Amino acid sequence: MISQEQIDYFAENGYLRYGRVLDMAEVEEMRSALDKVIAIESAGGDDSEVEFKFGHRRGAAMEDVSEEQSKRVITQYVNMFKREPLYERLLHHPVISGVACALLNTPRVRLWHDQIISKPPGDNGHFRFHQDFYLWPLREPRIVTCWLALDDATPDNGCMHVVPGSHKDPRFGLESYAAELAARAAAEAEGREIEESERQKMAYEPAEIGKPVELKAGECMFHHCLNFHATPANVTSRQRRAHVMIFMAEGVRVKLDQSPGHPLIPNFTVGDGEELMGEGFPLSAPESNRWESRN
Ligand SMILES: O=C(O)CCC(=O)C(=O)O
Repeated sequence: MISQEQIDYFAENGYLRYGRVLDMAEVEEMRSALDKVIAIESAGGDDSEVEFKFGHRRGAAMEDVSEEQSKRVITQYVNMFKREPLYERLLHHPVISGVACALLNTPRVRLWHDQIISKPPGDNGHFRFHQDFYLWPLREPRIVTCWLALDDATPDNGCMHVVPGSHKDPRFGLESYAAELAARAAAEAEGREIEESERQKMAYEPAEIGKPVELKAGECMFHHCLNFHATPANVTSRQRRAHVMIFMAEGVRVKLDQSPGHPLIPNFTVGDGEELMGEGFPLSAPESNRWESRN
C-alpha cells in the first residue's frame, strides 16, 4: 500500500503523488452521486446540515445561469459524506485511510471534513497559494489531505501545484505565524501599517512557481496541512472536479481562536482545547471492513 520510501518522501516534501485508488467505473459512480447533489442545490438546496450551503450558488441565485452551466455550478460542497453514501464509504477505503494513517503515524484517522472542489470551464477561480492549517480552528498540525481527481487534472485545467518542503520551512511554521499575529495586533493597536510577512506574500505568487501534480481521474495525491499549495484557473473546456478528504491524527484538539468564524464550529460537541470528536467527525481505520462490506 505504501513504502517507507513514499513515507520519507512525504516527510521531506510535504506531499505525495500516490496514484490510482478508484477504477473508472467507481469514478463514474462518484460523478453520478455528485450530479444528484447538484440537482438538489439547483432546486433550492438542502439546509439539513449547516455546511451544505457553503461555496456555491443555489436555487434562485442560479436564475441567470444557463442550463449547461447549472450542471457545474457547485464549485465547493462541504461534507458530501453526510449526503451521499458512496462518499461516506470512500472514507473507509483501505488505501486512502491506510496511507493517511501511515503519513501521520497514527493508528486511526478522524475526518475533519470532506468537500467537492470543482473548477468548471468558464468559472475560472484561482486558489492562491495558501496553507490550510491556519484556516482551521485546530491546534496540532497533524493533518493530511487526500485530493482525489474525479477528472483528469492537468496544469491547464487547474491541477494541484505544491511547494515542496514548505511545510517545514521555518518562515511558514507555527512560531512565525504567532509572531506575525502579534506584530499585526501591535501595529493595529498603535495605528501603524505593518509590512506583510513572507508567508502572506506567497499569496501573490503565480501557481506556476509550484510543482504541478498531474493526476488521472481516480488517482490521488496527499498534502500536509502546512504545505503551500495553489490551483490555477481552468482555461480548458474540460471539467476539473476533485473530492478532497481531510484527515486528522487521533488527538488533534480544537483551537477556536485560530479560525473563530469557521463554518463547522456550530457542529462541535467538544469545547476549546479538547480533542475534536463526535458524530460529524467520523473515525476511519485501515483494518475496518466498511469498504468491502458493499461487495
Ligand atoms: O481543488 C482545488 O482547486 C483546491 C483544493 C485545496 O486547496 C485543498 O485541497 O486544500
